[in-house]
Formats: sequence, structure tokens, C-alpha cells
Amino acid sequence: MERFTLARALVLEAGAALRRSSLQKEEVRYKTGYQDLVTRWDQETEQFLRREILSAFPEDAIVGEEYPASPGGTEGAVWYLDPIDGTTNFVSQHRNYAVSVGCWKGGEPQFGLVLDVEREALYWAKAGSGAWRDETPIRTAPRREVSELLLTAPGVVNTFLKEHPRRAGLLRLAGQVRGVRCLGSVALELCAVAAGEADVFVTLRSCPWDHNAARVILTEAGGSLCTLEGGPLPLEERTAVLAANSPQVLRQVREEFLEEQGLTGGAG
Ligand code: 2AM
Ligand code: CA
Repeated sequence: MERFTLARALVLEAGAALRRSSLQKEEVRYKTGYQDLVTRWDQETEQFLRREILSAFPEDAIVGEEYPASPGGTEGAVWYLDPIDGTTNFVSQHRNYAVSVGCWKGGEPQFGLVLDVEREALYWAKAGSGAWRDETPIRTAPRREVSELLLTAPGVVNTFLKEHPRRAGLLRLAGQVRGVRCLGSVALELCAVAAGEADVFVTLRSCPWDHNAARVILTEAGGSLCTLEGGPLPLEERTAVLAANSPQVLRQVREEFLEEQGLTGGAG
């Protein structure tokens, strides 16, 4: 079986199990603190994905959120797995969470799959073949003026409230766009930009398993991503992420709101 075909089947199966799941209070644990949760379902879903992928492709490497990376052989692909992106939503809402699976080989994207579990909507893309939600092709929105843009940011407190060098620029951006939204899932918010339902995305903290599947989908849909400094996103490291509906909007937001000279300036 092809990797993509396997990945699609696994993501759908994992989603079906999560949709049926119920959660006892004692099955929710703090990872680094009370705002960073892990459940039995995060762990069991990742174990299921790892087991099935490695039994079909033993040479492949796996980078997932809940367990140490498994290195794989030199010829294999690398899989980025987030069994539940948006665990806080899973725990508190039982909606607005995703299963996210990305696959890269030799440093090149192969495909990405992000399942919005409760909406039963599968976002997916194979490199070079466009982006899709289920059977429907998706594109980013054609909005280009700052005043028409919808900004989405999963981490409101870290992005806009805590002190950091780019806070003033991001607050200025938030004040000039049409609106700001927060869903609480990196993968689903990047897919919202891919599907034309938001225009700009920013987070100060995202891990490879949070964004590597959705970045394939967003790029295929016409969008673009970079670090806050404007560099290419690293594949393997935790990073801040700026994304937009087009390379043009990405550049404009970077230059007007996140350039070095803006770092010390206040709102204006
Ligand atoms: P998660 O649900 O897989 O932990 C919430 O703000 C978004 O940021 C979610 O997509 C969440 O992914 C992600 N995130 C990345 N790093 C995080 C961290 N250290 N703590 C909490 N959320 C984090
Ligand atoms: Ca997760």
C-alpha cells in the first residue's frame, strides 16, 4: 500500500475512535502545567498510528508529540504525527481538534492530512497536486488589503498579552485587520487559511507535529509560511510561525508589522 493511502485510512480510523471516545477526569493529566494537557487518547492514538506506520514501513522515521522520535533508516520517509492537535479543545469542548499527519522524504514534502474530527472534514494535499477538503479543491482567499484580512492565532495570551519583542507590532496588526479569531489548534487554523476562511496566522510556538502536515496543505492551496524573521520554517524544530493566504500578504505583514525597526516602537 502507498504511504498516502495508508495515512488516509489511519487518520480516518483514528478520528472515528476519537469521535466515539469519552473522557474521565482522571484520564486528563498535566504535561508541563495546567495549560498543557495530555490524555489517554493522545497516547493511544499516537501508539496506534506509530504501530501501523512502522509495520508497513519499518524503515521510516516517526516524529510525534507524545513519544520520543524513532529514527528510521537512511532511505525512509519521515512522518510528523500529532494524534490530537487542540487537546484543550478535545478535553473541554469535544470539538475543534484534529488528527494531523505529515510525511516528508529527503527533506521534501510528500503529503499532509489534517482531519477536523468532529466536523468529519479531511483536509489533505499531495505535493504538487493542489489542496482538498474531502473531494473539493480548496484555495486561499484573494483578499489582499490589510483591512479585509481575518487574523487567526491559536495562542492569544502568548501572542498578544505577554511581553515579547514583537508584541507591539502584532497588536498593531490586530487593530488594523477586519477581525481576530482563536480556535486553539495550529493545524485547523492553518487549514482555515488554506480554505479561504482566514487570511493570516501567527503563533509564537509551534512544534513540527503541529504544523508540518498543514503547511503542505496551505502551500498547495496558494498560501505561504515563514518564521517571524521571514526565514524558511525549520522542519525539525519548535518555531514561531507566520502564515498568509499568499506570498504577497505574507511579505506585506512581515514588512509592515514585524520588521526589526518595529520591534521597539509602540502602537501607531
Ligand atoms: P496541542 O493541542 O497538540 O498541544 C494551542 O494554543 C495550540 O498550540 C494547539 O495547536 C497546541 O497543540 C499548540 N501548542 C504547541 N506547543 C504548545 C505548548 N507547549 N503548550 C500548549 N499548546 C501548544
Ligand atoms: Ca497534540
